[in-house]
Amino acid sequence: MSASLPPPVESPRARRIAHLDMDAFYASVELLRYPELRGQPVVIGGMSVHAPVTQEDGSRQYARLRDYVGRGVVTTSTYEARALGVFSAMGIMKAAKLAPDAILLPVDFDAYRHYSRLFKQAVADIAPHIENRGIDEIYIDLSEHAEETLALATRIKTAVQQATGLSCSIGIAPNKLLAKICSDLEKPNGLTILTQADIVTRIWPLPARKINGIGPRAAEKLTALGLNTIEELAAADAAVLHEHFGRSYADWLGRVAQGIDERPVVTYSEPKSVSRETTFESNLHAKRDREALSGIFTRLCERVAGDLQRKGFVGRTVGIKLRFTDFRIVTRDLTLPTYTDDAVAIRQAAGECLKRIPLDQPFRLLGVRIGTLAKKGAEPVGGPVVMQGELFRESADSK
Ligand code: TTP
Ligand code: MG
Ligand code: MG
Repeated sequence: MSASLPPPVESPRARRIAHLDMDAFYASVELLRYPELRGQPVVIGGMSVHAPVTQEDGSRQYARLRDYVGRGVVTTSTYEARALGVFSAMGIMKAAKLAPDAILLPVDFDAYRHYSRLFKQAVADIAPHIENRGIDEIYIDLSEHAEETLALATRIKTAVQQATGLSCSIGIAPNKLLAKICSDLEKPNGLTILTQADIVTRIWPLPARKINGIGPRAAEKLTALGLNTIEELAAADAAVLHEHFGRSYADWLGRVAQGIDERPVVTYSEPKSVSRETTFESNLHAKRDREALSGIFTRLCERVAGDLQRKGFVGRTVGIKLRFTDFRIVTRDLTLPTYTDDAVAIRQAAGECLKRIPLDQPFRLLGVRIGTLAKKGAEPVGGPVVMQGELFRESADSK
């Protein structure tokens, strides 16, 4: 089957959109501190017990997949491990069958967040029209830049490398949909520039699931209909798509198969945290005013959750602040295993924080805060498997 419609010209004024994605991001950050592992199959996904042990002679002893017992999943892997069939989301014990000698390292989100900020800042110094899409990827609107595409993209890649020591892959195309597909075409360390005229040769032969928004279930349904490639999708009978996917998704499928996507690059300045606090009319005492305090506390958490939901964010670090009558301020925080915008989860975590403050004196102010924010739906996924009874990983008290 071959599609007959030529790809249309998208808009009167062609845009130039880049999608930048870091290569094997978590693994590459780990290799910065363990450079002797370069070139080896390495899997990220262990717990702290899998951290390397430094020997007396200064060398390090690493955990190997073959010794792993547990239900954890691979968060990411180096390209050397991928060559052995080990990919994100695979069970580590399954991965151990494919690559028993591969090295296992624990996840360290703080380090990845640090490098995430560094690479985004390096790009922003050159091209500030950025949309954050998660810990290791961004869209950049380059339409307003005069510089020629290849030179500009090369300059961005070099800046990221210099700021972080890490490589990335960039795809540049007339829209976000194509740029996202494109950044993956020549990974790692790729630089792919695609014009409207390249859609037929470079995009249409790809499997339909390469389109961001065609998930595994939709891809399976398309396969069952005999629609495997994007070209086949472009040539598909619109009525058949309507019947199987509903009108709006079917219309979207038709458009994306043609490489059409008008979504703008949305720049927003990310809030670092969301917080609410309350000063009491009279001093409250934890024991005497237990019930009133509990109600106030719950309402604060509900308002924080409401703020998050309205802004479309989720957060992981929940903190509380108390000001005692002598104006002493005490804070406690802890980091949840997963991102949340749920009032009950925030209330529970804030309650744990409160337990860690000696409450023998009356206080005047109570505040609840949530930090480590991510755009809902673009939060880093995976992460360590959290065992029951290990609900909270405590983080250092904040100031
Ligand atoms: P990706 O960009 O999907 O993958 P990657 O950067 O490891 O490799 P690639 O070169 O193919 O881009 O994801 C970025 C990080 O997000 C990744 O390093 C680890 C984390 N992640 C998870 O925690 N769970 C997952 O299922 C995936 C896919 C990624
Ligand atoms: Mg990546
Ligand atoms: Mg990514």
